[in-house]
Formats: sequence, C-alpha cells, structure tokens
Amino acid sequence: MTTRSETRTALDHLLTEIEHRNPAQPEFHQAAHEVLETLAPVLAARPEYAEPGLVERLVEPERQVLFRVPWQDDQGRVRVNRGFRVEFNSALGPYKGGLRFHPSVNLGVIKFLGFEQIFKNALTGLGIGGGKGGSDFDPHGRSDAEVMRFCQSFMTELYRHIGEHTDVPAGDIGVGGREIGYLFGQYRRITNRWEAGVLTGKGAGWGGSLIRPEATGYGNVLFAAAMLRERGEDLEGQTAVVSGSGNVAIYTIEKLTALGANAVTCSDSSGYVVDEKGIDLDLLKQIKEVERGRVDSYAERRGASARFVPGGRVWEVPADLALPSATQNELDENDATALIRNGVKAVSEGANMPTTPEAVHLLQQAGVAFGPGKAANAGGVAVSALEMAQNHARTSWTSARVEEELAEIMTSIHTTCHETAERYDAPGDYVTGANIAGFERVADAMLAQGVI
Ligand code: NDP
Ligand code: 2IT
Repeated sequence: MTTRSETRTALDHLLTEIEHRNPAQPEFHQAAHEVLETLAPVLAARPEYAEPGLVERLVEPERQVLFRVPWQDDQGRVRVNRGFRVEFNSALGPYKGGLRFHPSVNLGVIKFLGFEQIFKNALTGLGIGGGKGGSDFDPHGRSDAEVMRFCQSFMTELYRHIGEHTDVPAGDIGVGGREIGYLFGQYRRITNRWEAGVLTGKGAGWGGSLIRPEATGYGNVLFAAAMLRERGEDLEGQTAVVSGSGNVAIYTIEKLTALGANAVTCSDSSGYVVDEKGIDLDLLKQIKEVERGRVDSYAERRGASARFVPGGRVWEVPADLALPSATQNELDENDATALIRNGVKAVSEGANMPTTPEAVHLLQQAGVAFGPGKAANAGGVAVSALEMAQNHARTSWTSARVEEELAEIMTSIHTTCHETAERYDAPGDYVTGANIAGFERVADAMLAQGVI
C-alpha cells in the first residue's frame, strides 16, 4: 500500500525530471506542477494508477511537430515564422485543441496549453484527446491579405498532420473566424476533400456550429454561476471585472449582462477600460470585431461613464467576481491581494492558466471560490466537439439546442469537480477536483489501451 507521502515524493522526483528534460519551458513546468501536485491522493488510493510509466507517459507528448512558415508581406518581403502542433494525448479521441498566433508562442507555451487541454477535454465527457498548436506570427497590424498568405503557408505544412479522425485544430489567441476560414480553404485546396470535421470554429454557413463563438465565455459564466449557487447566491446584481477584449472576454460580458450582472471592465495589452454603467457590448464588438482596434477608443467614444487606464490591470477595480479572459499569468499575488481586499467572492478562469500559483493559493486561503480554466473555460472545446458531431452527421443544430447542451455540460463539469474534491477530502477545492476527475478518465483509457 503506497501512502500519500510516498506518492508525493515520487511525484516530486518526476517534476524535477520534467524540468530537467524540458529546459527553458517555464509555462509547461508550471502546468505540470499545478496538475501533479494534486494527484497524490488519487495515486495513493488507486494503486493501478501509480503503475510506473502511467504519469510518465502522460507528461510526454505523443508527437510534436515544428515547422518553418515562410510568407510574403504586402511589400513583397519574405518573413519566416515558426509553426507548432503538439499532439499530446489521444487516449480519449482525436487530438483536439486550438491554434494560437501570438509573438510569445514557443514550444513551452504550446506544451502547457496542450497538457491542460488533455484534462479539460476529458472533463467535458466527450470523445476528444488533447493537443495545441500555433505560431509566433503576430496578426496585429497585418492586412487581411497578409493574414491569408500566412494561414495558407501554415496549412501547407499542417495539413499532413491533421484530419477529422486524427487531429482537429480550432481557434485561440489571434485565431478567430477569419483565420479558420483561410486555413480551411487551403486544407480543402490541398487535399481536394470537403472534410468539414478537420477544423472547428468554422463559419455558420459552411459547417460551423451556432454558439461556438459564444461558447467559451458563456460557459465560463455558467460555471461561475454554479459556484455561486453552492454558496446560496446568484449572478443578479453582482459586479464583475473581466480582462481581455477578444473572443472569450466579449461573450463573457454578454452572458454576465444577460444574467443580470454588471461587467464593468475589459482590457487589451495597452491597458484597461472601466465603465461604471457596464460595458456597452455593441460598441466593444464594433471596435474589436469589426475595426480590430484598441480599447482606448472605447473610452473615447463611450462618454463620461468610461475611462481608459493605460498599462493598468483590471484587478484593482472593486468587484464581486473576477473572470480573467486574456492570457496566462495575468493575475498575480498582488492582484489577488487587491481582489480579496475588495471582497471578491469568486474567480473563474476564462483564459488558460491566467492566475499564478501563488495567487491561486491566496484566493483559496481567503475562501474565494476559484474555478480553474480547465473546468471553467471548457465550454469552447465542448461546443467544438458538438460541431464535430454535427459535421459527422452532416446536419446543423439550432442555437437553442447547442446552448442547452452547453449548459448541461457546464453543470455536469461543475458537479464532477465538486464531488471529486469532496471524495478526496478537499471540499470546495475545484483545482483538485478538476485535476483528479480529468486524470481519472484519461488514466482509465490509457490503462485499458496498454503501453503505447
Ligand atoms: P483573442 O485573441 O480573441 O483575445 C485575446 C485578448 O487577450 C485580447 O484582448 C488581447 O489583447 C489580450 N491579450 C493576449 N495576450 C496578451 C498579453 N500577453 N498581455 C495582455 N493582453 C493580452 O483570444 P481569446 O479570447 O480566444 O483567448 C483568450 C484566452 O482564453 C486565452 O488564454 C485562450 O487560451 C483562452 N481560451 C480560449 C478559448 C476559445 O475558444 N477561443 C477556449 C478556452 C480558452 P491584445 O489584442 O492587445 O493582444
Ligand atoms: O483552450 C481551448 O480550449 C481552446 N482554445 C478551444 C479549443 C477547441 O478545440 O475548440
């Protein structure tokens, strides 16, 4: 019988080895720590999982693809970016996860995202494995023609690694409907196949699912509402701070507003906007989705209720709820301290790993309900899997049906995390609950499928 402390020592050794074998990948180390540090109770209680090799296989991607992406800018100059696709784990289904185009992308960032995706996808209860990809290409300030040429070059290599039964990419930072369109077009041209299920996040008129653009933000708000319900509260009348102003942030604000909360902030890498009257979504969508502009122009056009704070972080604005929806490590110890001082009740992660480990610890110690991204933002990938199901059946569902399924999935993820945390003596700890529940499902499949 292995004790929890023996298991913990073995996991510590493994974490040291992970750092040694994957040098200069701090985000991947952080994600591995965050998961492995919570697994001791389940490995001690279920000896079959402690089998040598299971966790070691789980932290090693099944396949990693790195490639050159040459393209020409509008002046005819040749640019060279780097492309990535990390196919992390396919025990539960084809690799599934987004593509990120952002200058900060490197192998460690893609591995952290791919690793998180394994557990997130397992939590949805659907048949999807975990993967992630992207490029250090920066779409900001690029013309549509440049973005198209980049996407075509990216797909000219990526196409040989993906497919509806193999690996199904989607969007993430810097990759939305426009990019998915260009990528799909090039895939179709190269392969001469209408293979709708090879990418998700497609346009609604050509194989995309209704509600996929909204799904991550809507799902996160539903998860936050479920956490509040556990405390006998609801969203009505709560003030919320939201970071980011992209896909996830916009639909987070939309759902918060629809459910009676007041979302008072949004941000981008230039700073944030606070709007006492609540964010005007028509204006924000116009600036971000149509004009591809910056948030300071929101403050300029909105009038007296709004102001722009250059370089600041939204967490200094007093609120009942915080929904980080921009990027990793955007909410640190100082931010957590400010949120706690202002009486925050719940933090629900729309982004992937936006809260540093120290900040998570502070929030949990202070009794704040904390929803980790792999549970709280799983609505996006869940609706991607529903898009795959619709593509496979050559049908399309109404938005009401997709929304209903999304709501059921988010409630079920919340219940699973909550019950699993209780089962492992960590009541109210959604981090432990999400990690263990996701792990159990993947580990069972890996054990059944042998050493591969
Ligand atoms: P978008 O590209 O649509 O928006 C990203 C937003 O975050 C922008 O406002 C951007 O500002 C800001 N941002 C990005 N990087 C930084 C940075 N380094 N510093 C400050 N601000 C930054 O991306 P999404 O909304 O799709 O993704 C947001 C987060 O949600 C990511 O963590 C992503 O992994 C996660 N996520 C996304 C899902 C989806 O379905 N799209 C599903 C689940 C999670 P700026 O334009 O100035 O860079
Ligand atoms: O982080 C994520 O879950 C996503 N970017 C969405 C992935 C997907 O395949 O829809």
